[in-house]
Amino acid sequence: MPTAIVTGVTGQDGSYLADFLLSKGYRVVGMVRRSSTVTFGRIEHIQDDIEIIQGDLHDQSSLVSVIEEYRPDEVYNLAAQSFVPTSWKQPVLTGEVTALGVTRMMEAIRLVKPDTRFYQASSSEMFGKVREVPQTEATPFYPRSPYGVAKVYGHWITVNYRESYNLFACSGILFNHESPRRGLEFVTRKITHGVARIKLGLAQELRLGNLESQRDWGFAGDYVEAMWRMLQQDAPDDYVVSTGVTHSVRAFCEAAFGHVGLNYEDYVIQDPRFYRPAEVDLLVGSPEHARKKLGWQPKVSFEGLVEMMVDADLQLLGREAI
Ligand code: NAP
Ligand code: F7E
Repeated sequence: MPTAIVTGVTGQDGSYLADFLLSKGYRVVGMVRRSSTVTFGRIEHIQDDIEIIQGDLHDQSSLVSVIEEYRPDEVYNLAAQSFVPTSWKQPVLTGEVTALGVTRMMEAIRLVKPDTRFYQASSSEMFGKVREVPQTEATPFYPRSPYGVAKVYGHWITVNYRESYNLFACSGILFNHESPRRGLEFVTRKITHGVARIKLGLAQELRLGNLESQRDWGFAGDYVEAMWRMLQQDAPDDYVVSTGVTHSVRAFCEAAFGHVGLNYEDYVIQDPRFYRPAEVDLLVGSPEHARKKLGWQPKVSFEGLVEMMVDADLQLLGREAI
């Protein structure tokens, strides 16, 4: 039974990846940071099937201890300060966790068990002010937020440790992926939760920022499989993971409100409070390399994703109302 350590197991992707690895017969060890309240909402259903260990990407010795104790075959580094607007409010923390945290984890692997296979959660935010359309593994980076800058560091340190120490280290450049487990502050979930609240009579309006930005949105459950496939190859490499299709925030609103028979124009208010100091206007990735080398392709369409998320929020809020 192979052992996998997942950092960020309490997050959206960590929870789907843990589900996936359990289905493959892995021993799954989830690394969580200490907090005064329990943050296990997304992994409640598998809490008895995985092992939880405390560790923090700020703390080098905690990472060394985790690798020493579990001697993993694979490490998936999903933990990060992942919300782009917060990265302008907390740029130093974002750099510490999202950038230097990668080095700390790779150092722990290099020192303790260098044959561990390593996955780094890189991001399409690295492309920022895009240099070409669609974006590929060869597209130059031009990040537009402290978060994007931190992810560029995480990407290059992964490549550097692979080339310097011959580690099996892969960087997955994942485009936006969403699900009913997405955090409420991200725009897709904010919209689907808002739609459900309005439909159930719990709210009258939804305040959003820039409706024109375009994203290549996929389903998180599909994307975690690509992470795993990267670590099953003969040699490490970097991969763009995306659908190849882009939609605006406005189009997401139209689809989500439309799914419950409402017109988004009657409810959505544009509020400058949610504008960003620098925006990423357009993202669309080419998943060709992942398709050819990993045999991976997304299963859930944009329309399927929107409907899945709206239906889940209707069910959640309906249940809460009982
Ligand atoms: P998420 O839901 O925000 O989860 C982030 C996870 O990181 C949480 O489990 C969080 O723990 C943990 N964490 C934060 N700071 C930590 C620290 N100092 N030490 C240890 N753990 C810490 O993010 P996600 O959407 O699942 O994304 C997973 C990864 O993929 C992130 O690295 C993100 O930047 C990257 N990514 C995401 C997307 C996307 O569209 N979702 C696209 C590209 C890349 P708590 O529960 O305690 O907060
Ligand atoms: O914003 C616009 C906003 O916060 C998407 C993270 O997982 O994906 C995510 O980063 C777009 C932006 O995601 C609101 O201006 C409009 O253009 O959902 P988001 P993100 O910034 O793309 C990447 C790949 C990651 O790696 C990150 O970790 O939507 N937008 N109105 C809004 N965004 C938010 N959050 N809230 C609004 O009200």
